[in-house]
Amino acid sequence: MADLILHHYPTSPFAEKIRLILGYKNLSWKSVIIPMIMPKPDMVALTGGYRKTPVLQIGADIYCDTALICDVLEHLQPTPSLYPAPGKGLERTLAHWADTTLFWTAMAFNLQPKGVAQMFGDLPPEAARAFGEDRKAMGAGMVRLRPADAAAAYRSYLRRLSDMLHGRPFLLGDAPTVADFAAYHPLWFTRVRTSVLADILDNVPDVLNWMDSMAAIGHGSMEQFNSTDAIAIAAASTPADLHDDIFQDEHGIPLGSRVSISGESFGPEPSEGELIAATRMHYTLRRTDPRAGTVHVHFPRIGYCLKAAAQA
Ligand SMILES: N[C@@H](CCC(=O)N[C@@H](CS)C(=O)NCC(=O)O)C(=O)O
Repeated sequence: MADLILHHYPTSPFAEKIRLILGYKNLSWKSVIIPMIMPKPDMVALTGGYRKTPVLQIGADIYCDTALICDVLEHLQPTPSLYPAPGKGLERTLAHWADTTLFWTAMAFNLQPKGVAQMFGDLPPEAARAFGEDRKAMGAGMVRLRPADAAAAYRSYLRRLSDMLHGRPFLLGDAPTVADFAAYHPLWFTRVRTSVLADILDNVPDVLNWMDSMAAIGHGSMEQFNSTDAIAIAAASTPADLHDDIFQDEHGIPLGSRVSISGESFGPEPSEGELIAATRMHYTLRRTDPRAGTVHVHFPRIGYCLKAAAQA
């Protein structure tokens, strides 16, 4: 198997979701640390524009978004499964709720002034300002909950998770599923990154015990790597054959068209290229970069907007 290269940074909650899944599947991987805010020239050399964290690289194949990365890791290492039967639909749907509603509620709570002060306490004030401006631009048009509203909703969501853990070790049964990894990472941020606010978890001891079990999974076997070598690997590799040639046309955009793909809400930065696959769940773009050569950049359909490049 070609090396798994994860482009991420230590404090990213979505990256923590994938690091734990790499651990759960007992995989070895290479770690490339990327900047927390733009510019990210090395990462964009691979993705063509997409800048969210994390991104998984396998040779000249670049996988954007953790929902897609989960599918790729499941394909490469089917056991233990992230989607055990029965209940795949429930697992994915709960994971999607956690990656969206729970995540944004938890982050609105975590990023209240007290949390931000802890995150940037040792750094010059410009660091917090630059982070705030970067994230504001990424979330243009999104409704941000105020801390008090977020706190109330977060408490309710934590009670619901606690209720699900009554009499069972993981959210949907005896083993973790994709839903556990998705629900864990925003809470991990509260507990680890903004620990001044972590007393919100004290009312839900079952959730804390479950978090301990999730943390104990670990991150698998990780080796430090760097972005220059990762780009060189992409340039020296040929993208994998597309194994799923189903073309599901929802947009009237034929394969071979120049298109752009961008996040539907957070992170609007588009990636452009030639549309070479549009399966039931994924898109693939082919693009050629001066440094990374010809790469295939893959996106999930859910959460992303496809447009003909001329309309973009
Ligand atoms: N739906 C995306 C969300 C990823 C996401 O929002 N990641 C955050 C960090 S946890 C991010 O990209 N923040 C801005 C950045 O890192 O540049 C996924 O599942 O990968």
